Parts: sequence; structure tokens; C-alpha cells
Amino acid sequence: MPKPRILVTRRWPQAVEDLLEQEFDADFNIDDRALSPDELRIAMTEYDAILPTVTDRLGPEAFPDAAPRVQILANYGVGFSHIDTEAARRLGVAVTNTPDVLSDCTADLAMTLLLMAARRAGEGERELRAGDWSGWRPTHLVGSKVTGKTLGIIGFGRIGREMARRAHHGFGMRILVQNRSRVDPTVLAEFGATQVASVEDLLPECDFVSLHCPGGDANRHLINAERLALMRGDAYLINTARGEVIHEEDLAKALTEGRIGGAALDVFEGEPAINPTLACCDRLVMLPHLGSATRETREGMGLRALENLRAFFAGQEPPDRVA
Ligand code: 8YV
Repeated sequence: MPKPRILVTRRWPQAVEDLLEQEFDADFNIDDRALSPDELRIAMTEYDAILPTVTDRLGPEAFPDAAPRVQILANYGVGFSHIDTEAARRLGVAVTNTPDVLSDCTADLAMTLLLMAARRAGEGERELRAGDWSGWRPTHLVGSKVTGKTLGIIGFGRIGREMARRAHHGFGMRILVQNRSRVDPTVLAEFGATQVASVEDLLPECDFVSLHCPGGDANRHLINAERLALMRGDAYLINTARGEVIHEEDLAKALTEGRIGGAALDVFEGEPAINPTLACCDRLVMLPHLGSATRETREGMGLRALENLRAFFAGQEPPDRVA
């Protein structure tokens, strides 16, 4: 039996690429650039499996009209709002993701952003690099204390829980949770957390709000002008989920008008392009989608995608099927 023909759309850690090459008839996108919907649609007719990432916009236009050759899209990442799972289901294409392996590092990065925003670390670094530091003074770049404050977590899945663990056990923070389904009280107790009924109930109570819900249409612009107006004037917004969860122009306006304390973003609606209204905000920390970017996690994500492929082509149920 010939080996399944697979396309890896970006360069992956070498150790995982080597395994993929041994077990499959694998093509790697050696240019390591994002593929267009046209290229992806053609690839669907030429490969048995595609291993996409967040940079592959697999919307309706990337799917052929009739059932393609491709049988599985094994996504490299936990979030899959860039894949039209409805089109995949209609055409009988399985979709899998890579949960768990990136929860620690993404929560670490959310905590990094929270601390950077609260302690004005980005502003301080910019000042130093520009040669503008005039020396220590009691009122210079004074931020907000983190220990003991209230953190609101929107979306209490694996990453949200790891964020709660760090914030509660490491920084003594009080945790409020908003989640679309009811969270088991014993799970909440593990993180000293209280679940509230709605985003509207959560926002006015928090010193920090961290987003950990899925992206896509369900949560597009969940944080908009009306909801930003419910945040405290000195509160901070953190986003390591998906860019589209925030209405970026509304956030830029709230920041420039000083209506919230600050924000820290790892993800952007049109990434890698940054909404120009955000670029001018001082009280804003921005990182280039680094949530899972550690050697260990990127390798773990690759191995998890490989496990899904192995199971699928062995005729078994892939462990992380999402469609
Ligand atoms: C990934 C992420 O690196 O897993 C996710 O959902 O946001 C990132 O940490 C990215 O999606 C790779 O496809």
C-alpha cells in the first residue's frame, strides 16, 4: 500500500518533520510562507492529508465543490476558527487539533502579558532603547500591583484553567469565571474561582480580564465598545485567544481616551497586519502570536498532530477530532 500523501503547510520542528517523512509521503512548504485559499484548494485535490496552521485560511473558498482527495486536516494548534468545519463536514473531511500540549505555555504567556501591562514593562523597555531614561524617580512608570487583585477569565477551558492556576496559586488573585456552560464546582474550587452568569456580570468586578474563549463567528467582537465601557477605568484586558474576539478599533478608542488602564495582545484580527489604530496606543503591549512558541510545545504540537494522522490512516478514531 502506498504511504498517504501529506502536505505540511509550514516548517515544523525538525524532529517531527523527520518522523513525518519516515511514515508518510510528505511534502513540506520549503518557502515557509502562508498558502493562499487557491493553493489550499488545489492541495485538497492532490493530498490525502493537509497539516495546516493558523496562517492557512481554510474558509469556504478554500474547499472544492465536490468531495476532494484530502481526507483529514490535522491542524497544528488548538484553535481552529480558520477552518470552515461545516464545509469539511459536508465534504466528509475530518478535522483534528492539538489540545493540552500548549496549555501551559499559552497560560505562561498570558501571565507574562498581564505582568507586562500591569508593570508597564513594554513602555519601560521602549524608553530605555530610545535612550530616554532620565533616571529613577518615585513617580516614574508607576504601574498596578498584581498580587491579590481580581482576574476575570472568559472561557474556562484548558488554557483558562491554567491561567487561573498561575494567577490564584502564584499571585493570590481572586478568580471570576465566565464560561458558556456550567463549570463543575469542584473544578472551580481547585482554582479558588467563582463562576458568574455573563460577561456583563464579570467585567465591572475585575482588575484584569483575560480572554481564553474560542474565536470564530460565535465570539467575534465579544469585547466591543459597550463591554469595554463596563470595565473599570484602571482595568487591563489580556488576549491570547483570537484577535477577532476584540473589536480592535473600539479597544484603541478606549485606550487613547484613557477609559481602561491598558491592554496586552498576542493575537490580532488581521494578523500579521496590525490595525493602525492600535499601533498608536501607549498603554498597549503587543506580541507576535507567541502563545505556544517554546521548543517543547511546538514539538509537542507536532507529535500530537502526528498521532492524529497515525490513528486516522490506521482506520481508528483520531484522538482529537473536532469535526
Ligand atoms: C499556535 C494557537 O501556535 O494553538 C493555537 O490555537 O493560537 C497558537 O498557539 C497556532 O495556532 C499554530 O497554528
